[in-house]
Amino acid sequence: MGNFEAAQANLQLDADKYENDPELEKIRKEKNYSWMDIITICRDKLPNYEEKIKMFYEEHLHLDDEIRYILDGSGYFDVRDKEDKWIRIFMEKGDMITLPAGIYHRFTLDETDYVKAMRLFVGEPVWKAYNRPADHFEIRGQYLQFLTQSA
Ligand code: KMT
Ligand code: NI
Repeated sequence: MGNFEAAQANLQLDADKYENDPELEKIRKEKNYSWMDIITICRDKLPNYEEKIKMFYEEHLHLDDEIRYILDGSGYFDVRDKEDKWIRIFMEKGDMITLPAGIYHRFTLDETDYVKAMRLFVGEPVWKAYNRPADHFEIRGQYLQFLTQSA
């Protein structure tokens, strides 16, 4: 993971058995990820593909953690590091990532133009994205403080 301390250690699971995986169940229980759905992002399957792809790639933050488990395909999450430089994280089948609330990030597909991902959430999902600049939120301050402490 290099200098990306920001994300909780990325996890690896066996995506072939996501429908019945005790390891996944354990994580969901421990982290209270009570809600989940599965999103397929590719030109032919996702309604309003162009619009959504564009939104995913706008630099933004959320007030809650963004948790994604890649079931198939691949893509990139870009996150800002301490120096505000982009760090590109390649995510493929079996990878799970937690982007902490308040981190600036964006997502894009790669040249294969296909990803299938499980979206996990603590309680009812809130999809609202705040495009940068969104520095006035308390969670942003908390995240920056966390970064300073982990330096
Ligand atoms: C998001 O919020 O950026 C998405 O759900 C798209 C990425 S899921 C691999
Ligand atoms: Ni996001």
